[in-house]
Amino acid sequence: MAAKARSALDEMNEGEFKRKESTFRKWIGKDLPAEAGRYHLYISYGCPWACRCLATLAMKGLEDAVGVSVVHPTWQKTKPDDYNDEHYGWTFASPDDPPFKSPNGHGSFPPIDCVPDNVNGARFIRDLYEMSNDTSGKFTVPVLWDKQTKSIVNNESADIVRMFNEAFNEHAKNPEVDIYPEHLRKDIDAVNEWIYPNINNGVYRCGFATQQKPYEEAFEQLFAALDRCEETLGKQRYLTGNTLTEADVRLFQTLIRFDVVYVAYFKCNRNFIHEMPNLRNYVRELYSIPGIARCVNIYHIKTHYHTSHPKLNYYAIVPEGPAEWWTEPHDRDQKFPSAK
Ligand SMILES: N[C@@H](CCC(=O)N[C@@H](CS)C(=O)NCC(=O)O)C(=O)O
Repeated sequence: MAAKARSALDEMNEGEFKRKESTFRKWIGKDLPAEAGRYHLYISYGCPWACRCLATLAMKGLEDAVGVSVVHPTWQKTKPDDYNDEHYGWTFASPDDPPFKSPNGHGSFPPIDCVPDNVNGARFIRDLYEMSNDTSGKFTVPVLWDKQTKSIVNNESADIVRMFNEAFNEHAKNPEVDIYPEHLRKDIDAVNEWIYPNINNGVYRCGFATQQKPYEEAFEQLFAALDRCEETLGKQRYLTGNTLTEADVRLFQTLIRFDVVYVAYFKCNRNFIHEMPNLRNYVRELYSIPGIARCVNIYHIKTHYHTSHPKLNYYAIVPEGPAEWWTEPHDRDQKFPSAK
């Protein structure tokens, strides 16, 4: 019998959330050629991991080389005809489809800005994993798909960001953009090393904890790391100095979701990001970059988290606030006039 299909809410170890390693790790530029039109990226605008890939794609100007599909923000039953299969996950929709309900039947969430799978005609992200011989999951986004071999190339956002940054320059509108430059690689890797567990994944460790102690530990580590970012960004424009890099693109995805979702939904409530002046202005600056702003969809962000996990939000009520402070002007040019 096939193993039970998993999702993030099953990845618990004594009350602590432990994220599973990604399973598909082929590399375009090494294992496969970087051909235009051959690969397709499947994302959710709700997902911070998927959005760092989309932001890199947009910043490099790869829209004509790599196609993109966008799932509905609300998880649905992925084997609707199989009573015994209890998996809920990412589902495709066309903008003219009727609204979805939450997994336990609450609310009404229209498929605004969804882009169906015009490559495989799949109904669920799970279908793509099963076509690639993974039947037990988890069935995560992002997924980078190879149309030629009809299988998943890679489902690890950290890899996909780097492939988009370096492998497709010949097809990129902005090949000069380099968010992982050779001379900063060591520094970027060092920053990612503490930001990933404590902040990017740290908010999930708070939100998905099922016991008090692991939640408190994650909470403490999260805000200690945010304080460290606040201090660093008071002294320099970006995380590794004067140049915007992958480390910033990765941190931004968590910061833009923080006041909207994580403060309340994941119980990350020591303070809002907009109460930390350097982080507030840093988010505003990154949001003013068109390739980054284009990947921020607040409807999908709010709707995904609040409507997909009935255990955490039974009635799928989506909070109204906060006001969109990140669209306001920033002070980073005046504060760091020599950085670009
Ligand atoms: N290691 C993956 C993690 C991706 C991930 O966890 N994605 C979440 C959405 S934010 C997902 O698709 N979860 C599906 C599930 O839990 O069933 C990456 O960074 O690419």
